[in-house]
Amino acid sequence: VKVGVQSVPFAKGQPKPGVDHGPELIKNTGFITQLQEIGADVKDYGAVDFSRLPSHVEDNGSSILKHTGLVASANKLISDATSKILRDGRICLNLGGDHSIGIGTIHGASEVYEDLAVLWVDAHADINTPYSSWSGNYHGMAASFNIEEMQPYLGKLDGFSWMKPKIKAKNLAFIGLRDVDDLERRAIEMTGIHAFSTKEVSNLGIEKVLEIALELICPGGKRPLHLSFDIDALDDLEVKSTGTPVPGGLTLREGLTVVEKVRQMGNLVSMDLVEVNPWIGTQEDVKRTANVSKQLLLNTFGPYPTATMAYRRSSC
Ligand code: DIR
Ligand code: MN
Ligand code: MN
Ligand code: MN
Repeated sequence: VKVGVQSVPFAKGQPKPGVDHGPELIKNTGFITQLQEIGADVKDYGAVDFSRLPSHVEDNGSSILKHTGLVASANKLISDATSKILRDGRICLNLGGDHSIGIGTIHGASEVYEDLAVLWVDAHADINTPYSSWSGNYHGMAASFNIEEMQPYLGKLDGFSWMKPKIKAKNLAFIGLRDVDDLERRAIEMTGIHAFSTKEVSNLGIEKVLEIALELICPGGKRPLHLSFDIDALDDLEVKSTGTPVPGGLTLREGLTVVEKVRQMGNLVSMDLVEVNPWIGTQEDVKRTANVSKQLLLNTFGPYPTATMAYRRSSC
């Protein structure tokens, strides 16, 4: 595989500081070198250049929406940077940052790859709109922006006029949901997005859920795939260093199965790993969260079948 890694140190899609240091923490695990050692062609593109963005923009006082202008202009830069890596013929790996960066990464990928399918792995559906959001945080709205069927509900927002939404609702699936707002539920029902909560995961098993979800959004593995992985999809016992942990989530093994299935399908073109926040939790928590992130990435771009190797060792 050929991979292009970019850091996307953006934190203004939610209120907690530190998530812009996620890329650093993940890169310091050494996952790039480890992938290179097993023969993967991984190029580090550094960080998306936010230096020309103002560090602070006063929000319109009459709105609860937080940092609309910054989120919009950051995502234009993210979209362009993502397209560039894809045009170099590499899978684009985006290290966040909060999930609002998904607005730009998915946009950039859909500019290069027509008919893009999106697998959104998250405890949250992130499908609020500027009207339905009670928090005003854009990381809770990120999925809406690129979905064609959601456009009538987004309204006209300053700064987002560069966007050309191209994702069809039927080509998007959620896995891992367990904290969804009422209006988000309605958006999912209305648009026909496929949604698999943790309940489906425990009823059917993660393998079956993936099989169904992937066949729905990219039948026969023929469509290019974007994987947007919010680390809070995993259980709060696995991952404590994240802004909005939710109990009852995926185990690490289930998370690894997600990325292994995606790797086996062979149509991954871009991926986000978001919401890793090294400023949350104890040193131990941060270490554990970093290691979990590393395991996920090694198994996405491996083959790095850690579990299989352990099994082989014990059987010989
Ligand atoms: C909530 C929480 N649905 C919101 N969303 C989170 O703010 O819209 N997304 N935490 O990651
Ligand atoms: Mn999210
Ligand atoms: Mn989440
Ligand atoms: Mn989040």
